[in-house]
Amino acid sequence: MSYKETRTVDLTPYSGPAGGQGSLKSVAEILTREHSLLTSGTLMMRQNKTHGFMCVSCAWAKPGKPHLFEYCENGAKATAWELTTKTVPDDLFATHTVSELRTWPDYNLEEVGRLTRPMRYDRASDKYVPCDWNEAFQAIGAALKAMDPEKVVLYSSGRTSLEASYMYGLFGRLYGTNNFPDSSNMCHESTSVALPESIGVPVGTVALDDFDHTDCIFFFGQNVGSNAPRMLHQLQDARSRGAEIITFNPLLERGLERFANPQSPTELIQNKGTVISTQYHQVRAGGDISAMFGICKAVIAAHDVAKKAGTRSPLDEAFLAEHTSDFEKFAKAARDYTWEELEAGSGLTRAALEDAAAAYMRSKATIGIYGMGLTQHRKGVEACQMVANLLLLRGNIGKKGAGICPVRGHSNVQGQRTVGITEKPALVPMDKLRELYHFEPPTKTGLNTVEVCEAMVKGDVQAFIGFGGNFVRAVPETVAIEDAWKQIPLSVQVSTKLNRSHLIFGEMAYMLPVIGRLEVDAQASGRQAVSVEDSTACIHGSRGMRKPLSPHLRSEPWIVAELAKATLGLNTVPWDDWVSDYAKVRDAIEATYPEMFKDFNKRLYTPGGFPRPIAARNRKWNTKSGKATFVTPVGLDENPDECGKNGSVFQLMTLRSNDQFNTTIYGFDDRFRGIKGTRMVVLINARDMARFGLSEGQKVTLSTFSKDNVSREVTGFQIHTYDIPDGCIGGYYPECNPLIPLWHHAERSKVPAAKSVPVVIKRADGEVARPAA
Ligand SMILES: Nc1nc2c(c(=O)[nH]1)N[C@H]1C(S)=C(S)[C@@H](COP(=O)(O)OP(=O)(O)OC[C@H]3O[C@@H](n4cnc5c(=O)[nH]c(N)nc54)[C@H](O)[C@@H]3O)O[C@H]1N2
Ligand SMILES: Nc1nc2c(c(=O)[nH]1)N[C@H]1C(S)=C(S)[C@@H](COP(=O)(O)OP(=O)(O)OC[C@H]3O[C@@H](n4cnc5c(=O)[nH]c(N)nc54)[C@H](O)[C@@H]3O)O[C@H]1N2
Ligand SMILES: [Mo]
Repeated sequence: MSYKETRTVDLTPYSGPAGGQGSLKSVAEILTREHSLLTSGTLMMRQNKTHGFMCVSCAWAKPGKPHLFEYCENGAKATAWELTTKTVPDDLFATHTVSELRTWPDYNLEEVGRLTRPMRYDRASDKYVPCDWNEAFQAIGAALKAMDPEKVVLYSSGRTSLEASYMYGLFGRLYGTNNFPDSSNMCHESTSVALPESIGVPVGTVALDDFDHTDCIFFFGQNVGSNAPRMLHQLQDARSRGAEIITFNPLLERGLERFANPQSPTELIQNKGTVISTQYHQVRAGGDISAMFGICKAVIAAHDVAKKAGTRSPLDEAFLAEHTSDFEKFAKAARDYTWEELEAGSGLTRAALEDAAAAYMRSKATIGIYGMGLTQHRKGVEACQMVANLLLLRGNIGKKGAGICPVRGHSNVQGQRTVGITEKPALVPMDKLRELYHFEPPTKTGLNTVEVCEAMVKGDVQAFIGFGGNFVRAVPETVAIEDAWKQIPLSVQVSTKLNRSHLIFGEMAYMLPVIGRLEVDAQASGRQAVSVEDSTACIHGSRGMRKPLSPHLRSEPWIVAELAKATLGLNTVPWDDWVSDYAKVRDAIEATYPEMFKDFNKRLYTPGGFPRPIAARNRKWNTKSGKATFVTPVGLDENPDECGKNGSVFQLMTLRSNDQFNTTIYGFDDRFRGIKGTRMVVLINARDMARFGLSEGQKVTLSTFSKDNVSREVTGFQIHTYDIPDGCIGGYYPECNPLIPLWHHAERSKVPAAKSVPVVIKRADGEVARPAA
């Protein structure tokens, strides 16, 4: 089997809205390509509905009163991708060595279809060969028994259900490690570090019905049209009630500009849609802290004027007095920064920031939404805390129609953390685990994603077990990490589809294929349900609908149980009982987290999900001071050390297209950005192109600018004119990941700073493009 390249490149700007006719066409294409049985329509009707299945794409909330079709273009693509009828052809691994498969692009690896049987790497032939499940677990268990648990890594990508995650976390602690890095270490870990200090909870406070009562939404660094499209319904509704939406994003993202509901016949015919953002500020990459300081400065200045005049202050003074601490320190910093500093830092004018402040001061209830544009920076934690500061000024936390809303990525990434997938022992109720399962849980802090990579480079990792994900492709510094990975004694990938992480390992490697969430999971007591937590902390039951593609597929809970039995031998956990009936795992989750999961099984199918308690929603602040705390960021500079004032350096943002789910590339079109047939583009504005003597379509190499003397380059890009701020360029993730130094991460959360990588552009002759004098 081989693949053929038939793409043509087209870079004509896109003129339609997000959603609309283009959306329907794009879904139809993938359904056809995946030979997906979804066209029957009935299956899609069950997506994100009570008693149906919860989408495997993003984590956006699922309403209690859903639309007839409660799914979006990208949810449909994700469903089609998982429910494809294509399976890995029997002869694929027989006829291709692993070394050959390593030369395949990501797209072509996943495109072969669903994995259908457990496979083991055979060193003699350099091939994967089928093995049976028992053989796999015996070998993996024996290897793990002989290893130091502190050198074993148990990764999760955020799709695994609450049930499987709880079991996986328990298995790891029984085995003796807290090494539970997960995808949120590359994603919203900045939130998880920031918000507990600010408001005493690690998650957002906004509930879906807050969107019915808000009159102002601030949107920072989240590309809703591609990455959480169902939220466009809430935004469109809020707009139709006259709410203002104020967006900060270096790129003009189509979903944030205009949206046509593909499920509304009139909007479809007109293909025009609602204007989403009432103000759009093209902040420079990493400029949000400055921008938010500017808005706060304007609000505080208005307060100072009001105080002098004896008129009403725009601050919620009663709230500030009763509920917050450290306001004065923050206000002083906001007063002290000059407008020149804030304009330079944000790339926006004082007038623009004052407009945003004016809208904020008009609002009675404001929501602050954000995504990777804030979290994936050196100052990612501080940027998240600035959103909290902004909201606190006017009492916008713990009030109807208001709150903070980090938009999570994977469909259960937030939930995994809730039930114990974390490297931080303090976040797990270890006492409960000790009491329920009679063992001494490990107390040493485990490794997060960046630390796993560091340990791997040092040769300190003996085994990597991945529950989902494509670790080597998602992490920074791809080249060095892949090299280091080739030394690892044991690699086990539990997954649905073949990806590059299955092909990079040292001694022993296993691929264990799973039943996806959309498939029927039958165990001894009958068909099982699993559960997930959405971005608004609501928990939903989910039942798969399609018969699994192969009789060899197994469920994630079953795989954890077998892994645990083979590794730990007899112990105090009723693994088989749990697997026979997942309701018993939910009982165990409830026993471990009695408040959060009260009556878990009874409430499993609550329409809209059941909310777990979030103290800050009720203005209870579990912070050090017992109050909501203004945390004042130190400094405005995003890349203080390595960037300097070198005039040739650009800030590279690594972006997702509308045709991918993380490392899964559905196709090579990014419709909303008008890019067709290629992902190897460098988006740069016409001013910088002229200044640097570059031209449309020119072939270039990107090279990281750093003082560590390591060469990091990716070649084969073409220059493409795009409306993006001066000094900023855009490229795609994961193609650009080799450019991100491992140490280039949010200082306090270790989230790789993928949205501000200092790079230079090299021409074909190897010369660095420099600005004309
Ligand atoms: N279809 C689809 N859905 C997805 C995913 C997917 O790959 N495909 N991935 C899922 C996952 S795991 C996640 S975490 C989320 C990711 O969803 P997002 O949070 O939307 O992440 P990105 O697409 O990486 O880009 C974020 C946005 O930030 C902007 N941006 C970049 N730098 C800055 C900056 O410095 N400041 C500001 N204000 N904006 C900036 C970019 O222009 C872009 O619009 O989506 C989830 N949903
Ligand atoms: N440069 C740059 N790097 C980034 C980012 C960025 O914006 N820029 N974003 C970061 C973010 S936010 C994230 S979350 C990470 C994502 O990192 P990961 O979560 O590690 O990667 P994914 O691409 O989501 O993983 C896809 C694979 O998961 C497997 N899979 C799919 N469904 C299932 C399932 O139901 N069960 C199991 N067991 N396996 C399944 C399939 O085999 C598929 O190939 O990447 C990060 N890396
Ligand atoms: Mo993510």
